[in-house]
Amino acid sequence: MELKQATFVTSVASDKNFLKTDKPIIAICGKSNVGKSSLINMLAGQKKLAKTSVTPGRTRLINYFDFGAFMLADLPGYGFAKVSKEEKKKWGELLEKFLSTEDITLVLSLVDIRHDPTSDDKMMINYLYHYALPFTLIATKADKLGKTKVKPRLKEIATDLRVGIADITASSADTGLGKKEIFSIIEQAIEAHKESKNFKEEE
Ligand SMILES: Nc1nc2c(ncn2[C@@H]2O[C@H](COP(=O)(O)OP(=O)(O)O)[C@@H](O)[C@H]2O)c(=O)[nH]1
Ligand SMILES: [Mg+2]
Repeated sequence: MELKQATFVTSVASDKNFLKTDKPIIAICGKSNVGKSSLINMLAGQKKLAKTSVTPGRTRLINYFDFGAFMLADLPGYGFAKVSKEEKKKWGELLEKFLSTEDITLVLSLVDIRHDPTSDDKMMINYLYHYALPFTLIATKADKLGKTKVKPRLKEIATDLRVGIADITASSADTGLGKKEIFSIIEQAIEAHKESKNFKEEE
């Protein structure tokens, strides 16, 4: 997989502006503050490509980043208590439009390794199953746990969200843990997506 220095492409607030691209789309979702922006920076090897925030939940936009071999879409974080019902509705609609209309190669679904998945996390996973989207779980902030605690926590979270242990990867934006694995998962998903497209064209 050929990567280039990742660049920010655009932010969109409405489905009318979803990016038209020939590149495979990898989406990142997860609740506010779970570490989406930090993961993007870690993958890009840049400190300030995606804005990380101390005040969570402020982004109601989809941010696109070009990694060369694929386009990464940073989806707005969910589960932020201090937003109005109206805003939550708008967020849900934007997300649903994105997941149902875009040709998504893989969703990286982020959960904090220290916490049990919330009902919002479970709803998100159900969405992904509903739209039959390929996804993998990333358990973030693994540096905050002792090394021996990581594997057992991965198992607990995987069981809770009903995925296999192969479908969850620990990551740390601080130490770079998980970077190689995540690129490898993305690469495999791009291959699988290409193959399924070819298959459909032959039918
Ligand atoms: N220790 C540690 N902190 C992290 C990690 N990832 C994110 N954070 C912190 O968590 C907070 C929220 O991160 P951010 O990337 O903005 O989350 P987002 O809202 O999902 O985009 C920031 O203070 C980050 O520094 C990680 O892997 N390890
Ligand atoms: Mg963010």
